[in-house]
Amino acid sequence: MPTVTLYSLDVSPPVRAVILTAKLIDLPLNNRDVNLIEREQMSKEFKKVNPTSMVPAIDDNGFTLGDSHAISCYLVGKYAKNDALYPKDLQTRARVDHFLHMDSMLFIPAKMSFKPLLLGLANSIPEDTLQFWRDGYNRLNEALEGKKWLVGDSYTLADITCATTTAAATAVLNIDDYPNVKAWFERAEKEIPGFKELNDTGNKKLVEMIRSKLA
Ligand SMILES: N[C@@H](CCC(=O)N[C@@H](CS)C(=O)NCC(=O)O)C(=O)O
Repeated sequence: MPTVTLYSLDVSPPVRAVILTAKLIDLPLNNRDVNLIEREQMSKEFKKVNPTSMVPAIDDNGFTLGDSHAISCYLVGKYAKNDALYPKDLQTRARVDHFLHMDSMLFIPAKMSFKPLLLGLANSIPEDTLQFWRDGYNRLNEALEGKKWLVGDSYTLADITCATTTAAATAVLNIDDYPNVKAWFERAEKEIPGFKELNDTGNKKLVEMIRSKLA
């Protein structure tokens, strides 16, 4: 099997979603860290891999791709032995896609808050950003009412991506305010193989960094 190169950074939630996806489908990844603080993502060399200058990105034997959701769907489609993580049934897949897009929305306030803090451009998070964040988690909380997983009876890419983003949100939000999200996140930690170990290391670093920057 050819090795896929992942342009990576362990504190990044979308990077961790891709690493976990690869782990769940037994796909080895060749890791290449990108130093975001040094703005390495803006280099000419990296832009050839991902013209939108963000991690994660992959190079699969010359095929390059950015965005954690696009990457995870591609890796499952190409390398997984079955379609459990990204079902081929059109309607089930559409529901997974719905939550992959929801995940991008949940990540917006994280990015709007974390980037200026980490670059030393702010020492607080504006109230409207916090409210955008709370709105997102209220919606996720409602979507999880009476459900074990976001789509169907077993975890999918929808859970993997939304759960890694949720881990990052705990740097700022109190997850107890969203009881369905809390129960689902704890379930993900218990039932998705490798999720807790893999997610904890990078997420603890991220949460510490963020909290240390808040005045
Ligand atoms: N929607 C994208 C978000 C990727 C993203 O924002 N990555 C951040 C790190 S967590 C990044 O590369 N930031 C660099 C920048 O914005 O310049 C995905 O899911 O891959």
